[in-house]
Amino acid sequence: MIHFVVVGILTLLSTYGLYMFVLTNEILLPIQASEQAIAIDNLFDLHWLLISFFFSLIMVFLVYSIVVFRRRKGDEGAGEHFEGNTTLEIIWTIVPLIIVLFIAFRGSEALADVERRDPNAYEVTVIASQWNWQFEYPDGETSSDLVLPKDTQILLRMYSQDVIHSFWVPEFRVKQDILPGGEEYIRELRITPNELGDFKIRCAELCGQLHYSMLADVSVVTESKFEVWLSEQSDICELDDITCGNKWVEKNGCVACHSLTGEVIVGPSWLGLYGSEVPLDDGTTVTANEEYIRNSILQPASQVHEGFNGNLMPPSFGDTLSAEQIDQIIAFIQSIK
Ligand code: HEC
Ligand SMILES: [Cu+2]
Repeated sequence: MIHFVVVGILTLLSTYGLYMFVLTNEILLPIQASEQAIAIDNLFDLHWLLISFFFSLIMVFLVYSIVVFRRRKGDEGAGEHFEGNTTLEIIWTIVPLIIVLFIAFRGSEALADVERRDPNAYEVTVIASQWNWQFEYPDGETSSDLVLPKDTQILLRMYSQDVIHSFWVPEFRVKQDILPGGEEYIRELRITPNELGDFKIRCAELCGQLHYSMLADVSVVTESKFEVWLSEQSDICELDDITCGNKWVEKNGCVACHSLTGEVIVGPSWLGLYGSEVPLDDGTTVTANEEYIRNSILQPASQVHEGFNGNLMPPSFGDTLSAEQIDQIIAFIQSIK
């Protein structure tokens, strides 16, 4: 009996130590930056407690038995023979059953919390593509960074242009796969950011060569800053051609594949491209003038830079970019010397 008392006390002490100082949300999770995270972190907390207890229970029994009931010098006898223990079997069937049912109950409560709809939620469309994020706001503003007002429920409506991607901001906790297939396959995710700050969106579904770099910035800002930012994002650009061109290449994710520094990412670098002689994969060369660049954007597979894969550049920019935007992009590329 005294053994059980000692083991019981040691188990409680070990549980307390683990739960208070090792397995805590503060140590193991990034900061909590959304209202949806609260329900999820409470579940984590329950799990840390259970893990601390069961880990302690098993380890304390194990170590205690090894130490206290070890074979002493000169003890050559056989161990005692057991034929099972029905009471123990019943206990360790019923107790886990209750725990699992309890977790299922708490889990469905948390799910309901996380999916709670606010009829006034602010809608943002998320378009994922290899290896780029694009965000569209209600009045048609588009951006490659996600900027959100604090304390407003955001309804993300998400689709993919190619393969399956997954939207994940660890600080918001919630995560959602994004599917190709158009309107019918739009996935929704609700987030109510409640901390100001800058975080990263990462794609959490292996989606090809540059999956690891499919990141985008997300900033949670005050309502008034948000309004100012939004007004700057419209598709109207009244600056000079080069600056606007720069804006379009950032926005359309060209820079995920084209560097401005000479480094080769997936496509050729734009450094010194304009006016250079480009070797094509059919053995000819062409001067990189306006016409060549425009053709490379509209029909990337028709003149393929030698050594590169002509199918990797998305063929759809002709649909999404206006003629004026393409002219501005050409002016921008021209300026990278
Ligand atoms: C997913 C990667 C990818 C993205 C995104 C991408 N490109 Fe490309 N691009 C390529 C590849 C690969 C080539 C080389 C094959 C070819 O010539 O078609 C290329 C070639 C080009 C060329 C010809 C360059 C040369 O040296 O011959 C131009 C100009 C160009 N892209 C412009 C753009 C613009 C503008 C955008 C954004 C609106 C863009 N690309 C987005 C991959 C990409
Ligand atoms: Cu992805």
